[in-house]
Amino acid sequence: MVRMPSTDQYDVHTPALSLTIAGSEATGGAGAQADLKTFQELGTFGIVALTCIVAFDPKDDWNHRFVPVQADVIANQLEAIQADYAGALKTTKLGMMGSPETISTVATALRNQEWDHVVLDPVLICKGQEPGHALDTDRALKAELLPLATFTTPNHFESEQLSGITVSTLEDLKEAAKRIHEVSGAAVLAKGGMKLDGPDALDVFYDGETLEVLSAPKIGDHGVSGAGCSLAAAVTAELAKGATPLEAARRAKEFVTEGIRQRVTGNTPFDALWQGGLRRA
Ligand code: PXL
Repeated sequence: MVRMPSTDQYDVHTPALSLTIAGSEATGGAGAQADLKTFQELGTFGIVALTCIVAFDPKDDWNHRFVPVQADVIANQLEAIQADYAGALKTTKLGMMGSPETISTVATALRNQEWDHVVLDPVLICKGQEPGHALDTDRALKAELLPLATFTTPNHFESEQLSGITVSTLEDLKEAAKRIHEVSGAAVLAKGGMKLDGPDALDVFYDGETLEVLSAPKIGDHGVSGAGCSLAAAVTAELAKGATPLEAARRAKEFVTEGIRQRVTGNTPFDALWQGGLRRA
């Protein structure tokens, strides 16, 4: 017989819940690993449904080796999660999907319940995928997931793809954010990051009413792995705790800026973001 502890021997803890539906990136820099660490760091209870497994190839310039998780296995994970936290889980992040079939599976599961916040990191083409396949995936993402998003975090390339305009300046990035809001209805945090000229990493927030430029001095001269994942995960965690979209965007930018400053180095040509940056900022 299993003896259960009496209720005076434990405390029931009810942190905010945050789910990520994302891929594994084995080295721990990006993907679900970055999301979970961010969720924990920001005081939420992190939950993961895995969509794919990415292993960089050290013998081939660290290119992505990509394996999808079978659609029924993705559906099973989401069934377990949604049944376990029915009524309590209201916030999710969507990371790398990788195939049109995965996108349909995830969209179907999302429609099974009401969400307060669906944060879409619109991960478009991923190295290691054939272009034809990647284009289908992009189309499916725009058709099936973007309409479900309440918040989206496109990077420079994704902002161009989703808005249909070329982004060379801050004014272009503002226009792209507005267009993406118009087609999706979502709050948009369009990331200029390292891509726009000048000393600062500039991102644009737009939710249909407020347009705000978030700015921090650029750190180093190339991007850090996991910055995009961690930013969207930090937005998700802050929304789960009750922040407004604008507050969530501001706090996420701060979280990522400190994480980039305190980056983790390995043998890949890109460093990884440290999610503990704000602990000793
Ligand atoms: O940073 C985009 C990204 C998201 N998800 C997974 C990844 C990557 C980039 O490597 O591997 C699983």
